Amino acid sequence: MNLSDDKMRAMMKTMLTIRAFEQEAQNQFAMGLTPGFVHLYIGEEAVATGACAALKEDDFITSTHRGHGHIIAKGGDVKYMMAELFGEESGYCKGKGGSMHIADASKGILGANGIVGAGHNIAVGAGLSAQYRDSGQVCVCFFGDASTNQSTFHEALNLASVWKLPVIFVCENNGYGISVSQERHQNITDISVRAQSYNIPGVTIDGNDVLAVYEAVFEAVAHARDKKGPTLIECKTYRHRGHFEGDATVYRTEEELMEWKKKDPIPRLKNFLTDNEIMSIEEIDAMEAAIKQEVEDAVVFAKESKVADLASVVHDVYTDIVEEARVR
Ligand SMILES: Cc1ncc(C[n+]2csc(CCOP(=O)(O)OP(=O)(O)O)c2C)c(N)n1
Ligand SMILES: [Mg+2]
Repeated sequence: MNLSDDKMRAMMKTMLTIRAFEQEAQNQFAMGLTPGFVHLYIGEEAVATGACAALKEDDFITSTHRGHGHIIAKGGDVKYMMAELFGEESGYCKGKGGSMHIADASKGILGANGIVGAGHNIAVGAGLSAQYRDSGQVCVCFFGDASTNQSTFHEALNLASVWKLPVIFVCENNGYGISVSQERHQNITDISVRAQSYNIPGVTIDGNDVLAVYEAVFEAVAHARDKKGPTLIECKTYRHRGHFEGDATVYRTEEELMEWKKKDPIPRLKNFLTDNEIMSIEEIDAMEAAIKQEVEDAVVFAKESKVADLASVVHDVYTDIVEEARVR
Protein backbone atom coordinates (compact mmCIF):
# COMPACT_ATOMS: atom_id res chain seq x y z
CA MET A 1 0.00 0.00 0.00
CA ASN A 2 1.20 3.54 -0.82
CA LEU A 3 0.82 4.76 2.73
CA SER A 4 3.53 7.00 4.12
CA ASP A 5 4.19 7.26 7.85
CA ASP A 6 3.01 10.87 7.71
CA LYS A 7 -0.31 9.78 6.25
CA MET A 8 -0.78 7.24 9.03
CA ARG A 9 0.04 9.88 11.67
CA ALA A 10 -2.52 12.15 10.03
CA MET A 11 -5.11 9.38 10.20
CA MET A 12 -4.40 8.93 13.91
CA LYS A 13 -4.89 12.65 14.40
CA THR A 14 -8.17 12.67 12.50
CA MET A 15 -9.57 9.71 14.46
CA LEU A 16 -8.58 11.26 17.79
CA THR A 17 -10.08 14.60 16.75
CA ILE A 18 -13.39 12.99 15.84
CA ARG A 19 -13.49 11.08 19.15
CA ALA A 20 -12.62 14.17 21.20
CA PHE A 21 -15.16 16.33 19.35
CA GLU A 22 -17.90 13.74 19.83
CA GLN A 23 -17.14 13.29 23.53
CA GLU A 24 -17.33 17.04 24.00
CA ALA A 25 -20.55 17.23 21.96
CA GLN A 26 -21.93 14.50 24.25
CA ASN A 27 -21.00 16.52 27.38
CA GLN A 28 -22.37 19.80 26.09
CA PHE A 29 -25.63 18.16 25.02
CA ALA A 30 -25.97 16.47 28.44
CA MET A 31 -25.63 19.90 30.07
CA GLY A 32 -28.45 21.17 27.88
CA LEU A 33 -26.22 23.69 26.11
CA THR A 34 -26.79 22.55 22.51
CA PRO A 35 -30.32 22.59 21.08
CA GLY A 36 -31.75 19.92 18.77
CA PHE A 37 -30.70 16.34 18.18
CA VAL A 38 -27.17 15.01 18.15
CA HIS A 39 -26.17 11.66 16.62
CA LEU A 40 -22.65 10.67 17.62
CA TYR A 41 -20.07 8.86 15.49
CA ILE A 42 -18.07 7.31 18.35
CA GLY A 43 -16.89 3.84 17.27
CA GLU A 44 -17.18 4.55 13.54
CA GLU A 45 -14.21 6.92 13.17
CA ALA A 46 -12.20 4.60 10.89
CA VAL A 47 -14.73 4.89 8.06
CA ALA A 48 -14.69 8.66 7.59
CA THR A 49 -10.96 8.84 8.29
CA GLY A 50 -9.85 6.08 5.91
CA ALA A 51 -12.19 7.24 3.14
CA CYS A 52 -11.30 10.95 3.26
CA ALA A 53 -7.57 10.15 3.49
CA ALA A 54 -7.91 8.73 -0.04
CA LEU A 55 -9.33 12.01 -1.39
CA LYS A 56 -7.84 15.26 -2.64
CA GLU A 57 -8.84 18.60 -1.19
CA ASP A 58 -11.13 19.52 -4.10
CA ASP A 59 -12.99 16.19 -4.09
CA PHE A 60 -16.53 16.12 -2.70
CA ILE A 61 -18.30 14.30 0.10
CA THR A 62 -21.95 14.02 1.05
CA SER A 63 -22.84 13.24 4.62
CA THR A 64 -25.69 12.16 6.89
CA HIS A 65 -27.43 13.00 10.18
CA ARG A 66 -24.37 11.32 11.84
CA GLY A 67 -22.02 13.66 10.03
CA HIS A 68 -19.49 15.22 12.42
CA GLY A 69 -16.85 12.59 11.64
CA HIS A 70 -17.16 13.04 7.88
CA ILE A 71 -16.79 16.80 8.18
CA ILE A 72 -13.73 16.62 10.42
CA ALA A 73 -12.11 14.02 8.16
CA LYS A 74 -12.63 16.24 5.08
CA GLY A 75 -10.95 19.16 6.83
CA GLY A 76 -13.82 20.89 8.67
CA ASP A 77 -12.81 23.26 11.47
CA VAL A 78 -13.96 22.09 14.93
CA LYS A 79 -14.38 25.71 16.08
CA TYR A 80 -17.05 26.54 13.50
CA MET A 81 -18.61 23.09 13.93
CA MET A 82 -18.95 23.50 17.70
CA ALA A 83 -20.38 26.99 17.24
CA GLU A 84 -22.95 25.52 14.85
CA LEU A 85 -23.98 22.94 17.46
CA PHE A 86 -24.48 25.78 19.92
CA GLY A 87 -26.63 27.71 17.38
CA GLU A 88 -24.21 30.63 17.24
CA GLU A 89 -23.79 33.18 14.49
CA SER A 90 -20.13 32.18 14.12
CA GLY A 91 -21.07 28.61 13.17
CA TYR A 92 -20.71 27.06 9.72
CA CYS A 93 -24.36 27.81 8.87
CA LYS A 94 -24.60 30.92 11.07
CA GLY A 95 -26.21 28.76 13.76
CA LYS A 96 -29.28 27.97 11.66
CA GLY A 97 -28.37 24.45 10.58
CA GLY A 98 -27.21 22.74 13.75
CA SER A 99 -25.57 19.33 14.03
CA MET A 100 -27.35 17.80 11.03
CA HIS A 101 -26.70 20.50 8.43
CA ILE A 102 -23.04 21.41 8.60
CA ALA A 103 -21.53 22.21 5.19
CA ASP A 104 -18.35 23.81 3.87
CA ALA A 105 -18.43 24.17 0.11
CA SER A 106 -14.85 25.43 0.02
CA LYS A 107 -13.68 22.01 1.23
CA GLY A 108 -16.04 19.98 -0.96
CA ILE A 109 -18.27 19.18 2.04
CA LEU A 110 -21.67 19.28 0.37
CA GLY A 111 -23.50 18.96 3.64
CA ALA A 112 -24.69 16.75 6.43
CA ASN A 113 -28.35 15.93 5.93
CA GLY A 114 -31.27 15.19 8.23
CA ILE A 115 -33.17 13.40 5.47
CA VAL A 116 -32.12 9.76 5.39
CA GLY A 117 -31.08 8.86 1.84
CA ALA A 118 -30.89 12.44 0.56
CA GLY A 119 -27.12 12.39 0.16
CA HIS A 120 -27.16 9.63 -2.45
CA ASN A 121 -28.62 11.75 -5.20
CA ILE A 122 -26.65 14.86 -4.23
CA ALA A 123 -23.53 12.72 -4.71
CA VAL A 124 -24.75 11.69 -8.16
CA GLY A 125 -25.22 15.38 -8.99
CA ALA A 126 -21.68 16.16 -7.83
CA GLY A 127 -20.37 13.23 -9.87
CA LEU A 128 -22.27 14.40 -12.96
CA SER A 129 -20.89 17.92 -12.51
CA ALA A 130 -17.30 16.61 -12.21
CA GLN A 131 -17.78 14.45 -15.31
CA TYR A 132 -19.35 17.29 -17.31
CA ARG A 133 -16.52 19.67 -16.41
CA ASP A 134 -13.95 16.86 -16.86
CA SER A 135 -12.42 18.08 -13.61
CA GLY A 136 -11.06 14.75 -12.39
CA GLN A 137 -12.88 15.21 -9.08
CA VAL A 138 -14.71 12.36 -7.34
CA CYS A 139 -17.43 12.31 -4.70
CA VAL A 140 -17.58 10.00 -1.69
CA CYS A 141 -21.15 9.45 -0.55
CA PHE A 142 -21.45 8.34 3.10
CA PHE A 143 -24.67 6.66 4.26
CA GLY A 144 -26.04 4.16 6.76
CA ASP A 145 -27.29 0.58 6.32
CA ALA A 146 -30.96 1.52 6.74
CA SER A 147 -30.74 4.18 4.04
CA THR A 148 -30.02 1.45 1.48
CA ASN A 149 -33.73 0.57 1.68
CA GLN A 150 -34.64 4.04 0.43
CA SER A 151 -35.51 4.44 -3.24
CA THR A 152 -32.83 7.14 -3.54
CA PHE A 153 -30.11 4.53 -2.95
CA HIS A 154 -31.30 2.46 -5.92
CA GLU A 155 -31.90 5.46 -8.17
CA ALA A 156 -28.43 6.81 -7.38
CA LEU A 157 -26.57 3.54 -7.95
CA ASN A 158 -28.45 2.94 -11.17
CA LEU A 159 -27.76 6.36 -12.67
CA ALA A 160 -24.16 6.46 -11.46
CA SER A 161 -23.62 3.07 -13.07
CA VAL A 162 -25.32 3.90 -16.38
CA TRP A 163 -23.46 7.19 -16.70
CA LYS A 164 -20.18 5.86 -15.17
CA LEU A 165 -20.08 8.70 -12.69
CA PRO A 166 -17.07 9.20 -10.36
CA VAL A 167 -18.94 8.40 -7.13
CA ILE A 168 -17.80 6.11 -4.33
CA PHE A 169 -20.73 4.87 -2.26
CA VAL A 170 -19.47 4.20 1.27
CA CYS A 171 -22.03 2.38 3.39
CA GLU A 172 -21.54 2.57 7.17
CA ASN A 173 -23.23 -0.63 8.24
CA ASN A 174 -23.52 -0.18 12.00
CA GLY A 175 -26.18 -2.88 12.24
CA TYR A 176 -29.13 -0.61 13.05
CA GLY A 177 -31.54 1.92 11.66
CA ILE A 178 -32.55 3.68 14.90
CA SER A 179 -33.77 0.69 16.98
CA VAL A 180 -34.28 -1.75 14.10
CA SER A 181 -31.50 -4.28 13.57
CA GLN A 182 -30.25 -5.00 10.07
CA GLU A 183 -31.75 -8.52 10.12
CA ARG A 184 -35.16 -6.97 10.79
CA HIS A 185 -34.91 -4.24 8.14
CA GLN A 186 -33.44 -6.16 5.18
CA ASN A 187 -33.17 -9.79 4.09
CA ILE A 188 -29.45 -9.71 3.25
CA THR A 189 -26.28 -9.86 5.36
CA ASP A 190 -23.85 -8.06 3.07
CA ILE A 191 -25.16 -4.84 1.58
CA SER A 192 -22.39 -4.96 -1.03
CA VAL A 193 -24.43 -7.62 -2.91
CA ARG A 194 -26.69 -4.78 -4.02
CA ALA A 195 -23.88 -3.61 -6.34
CA GLN A 196 -24.61 -6.64 -8.55
CA SER A 197 -27.97 -5.21 -9.56
CA TYR A 198 -26.19 -2.22 -11.03
CA ASN A 199 -23.22 -4.11 -12.47
CA ILE A 200 -20.65 -2.14 -10.47
CA PRO A 201 -17.91 -3.39 -8.11
CA GLY A 202 -19.14 -4.07 -4.56
CA VAL A 203 -17.03 -5.06 -1.55
CA THR A 204 -17.58 -5.66 2.14
CA ILE A 205 -14.75 -4.68 4.45
CA ASP A 206 -13.94 -4.31 8.15
CA GLY A 207 -15.03 -0.73 8.80
CA ASN A 208 -13.11 -0.60 12.08
CA ASP A 209 -9.81 -1.06 10.26
CA VAL A 210 -8.83 2.39 8.99
CA LEU A 211 -6.12 0.97 6.73
CA ALA A 212 -8.58 -1.42 5.09
CA VAL A 213 -11.01 1.45 4.50
CA TYR A 214 -8.25 3.60 3.02
CA GLU A 215 -7.14 0.80 0.69
CA ALA A 216 -10.66 0.03 -0.57
CA VAL A 217 -11.54 3.68 -1.14
CA PHE A 218 -8.16 4.43 -2.73
CA GLU A 219 -8.81 1.69 -5.28
CA ALA A 220 -12.36 2.90 -5.93
CA VAL A 221 -11.12 6.48 -6.37
CA ALA A 222 -8.55 5.34 -8.96
CA HIS A 223 -11.34 3.40 -10.74
CA ALA A 224 -13.56 6.51 -10.73
CA ARG A 225 -10.81 8.91 -11.90
CA ASP A 226 -10.13 6.42 -14.69
CA LYS A 227 -13.71 7.08 -15.86
CA LYS A 228 -14.75 3.50 -15.02
CA GLY A 229 -17.64 4.50 -12.81
CA PRO A 230 -18.85 4.01 -9.23
CA THR A 231 -18.07 1.43 -6.53
CA LEU A 232 -20.09 0.35 -3.51
CA ILE A 233 -18.03 -0.23 -0.35
CA GLU A 234 -19.78 -1.64 2.71
CA CYS A 235 -17.92 -0.97 5.96
CA LYS A 236 -19.05 -3.13 8.89
CA THR A 237 -18.89 -1.02 12.03
CA TYR A 238 -20.81 -0.13 15.19
CA ARG A 239 -21.88 2.98 17.07
CA HIS A 240 -20.96 2.96 20.74
CA ARG A 241 -23.62 5.51 21.69
CA GLY A 242 -27.35 5.30 21.10
CA HIS A 243 -28.96 6.34 17.83
CA PHE A 244 -29.17 9.86 19.27
CA GLU A 245 -28.15 11.23 22.65
CA GLY A 246 -30.94 10.31 25.04
CA ASP A 247 -31.66 6.96 23.36
CA ALA A 248 -32.08 4.28 26.08
CA THR A 249 -30.79 1.57 23.65
CA VAL A 250 -33.19 -1.09 24.99
CA TYR A 251 -33.00 -2.86 21.62
CA ARG A 252 -29.42 -4.10 22.04
CA THR A 253 -27.50 -5.96 24.73
CA GLU A 254 -24.60 -4.80 26.87
CA GLU A 255 -22.67 -7.89 25.69
CA GLU A 256 -23.02 -6.84 22.06
CA LEU A 257 -21.69 -3.37 22.87
CA MET A 258 -18.77 -4.84 24.86
CA GLU A 259 -17.84 -7.14 21.96
CA TRP A 260 -17.68 -4.18 19.59
CA LYS A 261 -15.77 -2.02 22.08
CA LYS A 262 -13.03 -4.67 21.92
CA LYS A 263 -12.84 -3.86 18.20
CA ASP A 264 -12.63 -0.08 18.81
CA PRO A 265 -10.81 1.37 15.77
CA ILE A 266 -8.74 3.84 17.81
CA PRO A 267 -6.73 1.49 20.07
CA ARG A 268 -6.37 -0.68 17.01
CA LEU A 269 -4.56 2.01 15.02
CA LYS A 270 -2.57 3.04 18.10
CA ASN A 271 -1.31 -0.54 18.47
CA PHE A 272 -0.44 -0.75 14.79
CA LEU A 273 1.54 2.49 14.93
CA THR A 274 3.44 1.61 18.10
CA ASP A 275 4.09 -2.03 17.08
CA ASN A 276 5.55 -0.82 13.79
CA GLU A 277 7.48 2.02 15.45
CA ILE A 278 5.71 4.67 13.39
CA MET A 279 4.71 6.58 16.53
CA SER A 280 5.60 6.10 20.19
CA ILE A 281 2.88 6.02 22.82
CA GLU A 282 4.29 9.31 24.19
CA GLU A 283 3.85 10.95 20.79
CA ILE A 284 0.29 9.68 20.55
CA ASP A 285 -0.47 10.92 24.09
CA ALA A 286 0.93 14.37 23.24
CA MET A 287 -1.15 14.43 20.05
CA GLU A 288 -4.26 13.51 22.04
CA ALA A 289 -3.61 16.22 24.65
CA ALA A 290 -3.21 18.89 21.95
CA ILE A 291 -6.45 17.77 20.28
CA LYS A 292 -8.37 17.86 23.58
CA GLN A 293 -7.14 21.42 24.06
CA GLU A 294 -8.25 22.36 20.54
CA VAL A 295 -11.74 20.96 21.19
CA GLU A 296 -11.96 22.73 24.57
CA ASP A 297 -10.95 25.97 22.83
CA ALA A 298 -13.74 25.32 20.31
CA VAL A 299 -16.25 25.18 23.19
CA VAL A 300 -14.92 28.49 24.57
CA PHE A 301 -15.17 29.99 21.04
CA ALA A 302 -18.76 28.75 20.74
CA LYS A 303 -19.78 30.03 24.15
CA GLU A 304 -18.26 33.45 23.53
CA SER A 305 -20.06 33.80 20.20
CA LYS A 306 -23.36 35.56 19.65
CA VAL A 307 -26.58 33.53 19.30
CA ALA A 308 -28.08 33.86 15.82
CA ASP A 309 -30.42 36.82 15.53
CA LEU A 310 -34.09 35.85 15.04
CA ALA A 311 -34.45 38.18 12.05
CA SER A 312 -31.68 36.26 10.26
CA VAL A 313 -33.97 33.26 9.93
CA VAL A 314 -35.20 34.54 6.55
CA HIS A 315 -31.70 35.23 5.25
CA ASP A 316 -29.91 32.70 3.00
CA VAL A 317 -33.22 31.07 2.07
CA TYR A 318 -33.65 32.63 -1.39
CA THR A 319 -30.67 33.76 -3.43
CA ASP A 320 -32.17 37.23 -3.97
CA ILE A 321 -32.04 38.06 -0.28
CA VAL A 322 -28.60 36.70 0.45
CA GLU A 323 -26.70 39.67 1.80
CA GLU A 324 -23.33 38.09 1.97
CA ALA A 325 -22.47 34.63 0.69
CA ARG A 326 -20.57 32.81 3.37
CA VAL A 327 -18.17 30.35 1.85
CA ARG A 328 -15.41 29.48 4.22
C1 LIG B 1 -36.56 10.20 4.89
C2 LIG B 1 -36.38 9.96 6.36
N1 LIG B 1 -37.06 8.93 6.94
C3 LIG B 1 -36.92 8.69 8.26
C4 LIG B 1 -36.11 9.48 9.04
C5 LIG B 1 -35.92 9.20 10.51
N2 LIG B 1 -34.60 8.59 10.71
C6 LIG B 1 -33.57 9.32 11.17
S1 LIG B 1 -32.18 8.42 11.28
C7 LIG B 1 -32.95 7.01 10.75
C8 LIG B 1 -32.22 5.71 10.63
C9 LIG B 1 -30.99 5.80 9.82
O1 LIG B 1 -30.29 4.60 9.91
P1 LIG B 1 -29.00 4.36 9.05
O2 LIG B 1 -29.23 4.83 7.67
O3 LIG B 1 -28.56 2.96 9.23
O4 LIG B 1 -27.94 5.38 9.71
P2 LIG B 1 -27.36 5.36 11.21
O5 LIG B 1 -28.27 6.22 12.04
O6 LIG B 1 -27.33 3.97 11.69
O7 LIG B 1 -26.00 5.96 11.08
C10 LIG B 1 -34.28 7.28 10.47
C11 LIG B 1 -35.24 6.27 9.98
C12 LIG B 1 -35.44 10.56 8.40
N3 LIG B 1 -34.64 11.36 9.09
N4 LIG B 1 -35.58 10.76 7.06
MG1 LIG C 1 -27.28 2.19 10.67
